[in-house]
Amino acid sequence: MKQQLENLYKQTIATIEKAASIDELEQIRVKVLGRKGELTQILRSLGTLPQEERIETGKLSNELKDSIEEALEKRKIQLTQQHINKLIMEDWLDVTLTKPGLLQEYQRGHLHPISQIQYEIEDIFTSMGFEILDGPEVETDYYNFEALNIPPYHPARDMQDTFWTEDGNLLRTHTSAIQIRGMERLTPPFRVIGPGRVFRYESIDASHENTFYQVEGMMIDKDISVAHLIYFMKTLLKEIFKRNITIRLRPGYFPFVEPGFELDIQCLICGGKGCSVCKYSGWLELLPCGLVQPNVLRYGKIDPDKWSGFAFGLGLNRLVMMRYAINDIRHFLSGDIRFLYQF
Ligand code: FA5
Repeated sequence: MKQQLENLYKQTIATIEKAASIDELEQIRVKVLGRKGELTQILRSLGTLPQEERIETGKLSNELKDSIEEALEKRKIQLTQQHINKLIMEDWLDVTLTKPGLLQEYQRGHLHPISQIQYEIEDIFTSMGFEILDGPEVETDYYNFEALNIPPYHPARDMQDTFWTEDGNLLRTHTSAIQIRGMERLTPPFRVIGPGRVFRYESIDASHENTFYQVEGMMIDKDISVAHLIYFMKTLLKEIFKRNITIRLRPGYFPFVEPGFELDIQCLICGGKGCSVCKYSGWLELLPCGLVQPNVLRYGKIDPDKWSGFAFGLGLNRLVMMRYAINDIRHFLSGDIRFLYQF
């Protein structure tokens, strides 16, 4: 029986080493170690042997069984590794490959038109001594509303329909939230701009998105007046459009400025005749602004008896639309590469 066991062992090890798949290994395991397997049968017949031989053969059988199991496991690991290597070789992905048509048409990527104009605006304002600030997109009620003189239940909250989070915070509805964070951090006099993405729960049309971009601006100094505000707004528009454009300034209500204005630009899509972008009015709201309300200065820990300032909130998407005569705001987030490659 000892000889029979050793033969079975040698034969099994040889077939394990030659096995070419995990399935084959499993067949070998069942054939030798399964319930009706060859080694199992031998182990079952041990009872017929005389006691001394039984103990010795039993010990040997168990050792050979352990060794076969070990060989099966080792080969299984080898085969799995080979399989993985084969998959890697066959299914590898060349991330540098481009669809042939695309490669010829669109040789290189570039910045999104909104980012391009944002960086231009940053350059214009930094050259006039402004610092660039950032703020979080998920804001607290305090920074987005309360510290901007919009207390709970104030009707002005309806002007900006809000996406609320379950824990009572919100997606900022305007970059004005950055103003308060800036005032808390800086000591007057200062000039800052805060570009960023904002969100509003509103219906989308040719000139309204629920996700769009603004640039906030604020200057705090001694004796700031509407004349300073108009000077900076005119400089900005002259630099951006590099041509004569028609603007109008009219009173506008925002609880965080007093007086407040709406700076509208004559629609460059239709030349003021009226179209879907300007809602057939010939004008587009672009740049609301005003002198900072004293309460807001107090929220920002600035003494309104010593300091005054102006603030503005520029709609970046609409500015890009006017500059390039884009007739629908929905193109920006459409992900359509044919649109993006025009800039
Ligand atoms: C505000 O968001 C104020 N925080 C701006 C401000 C700042 C006023 C500082 C005074 C002082 P308004 O809701 O009007 O204001 O938005 C500002 C600009 O963002 C608009 O003129 C417009 O250009 C753009 N805008 C507003 N809503 C949308 C929208 N749904 N889609 C695209 N652009 C929008």
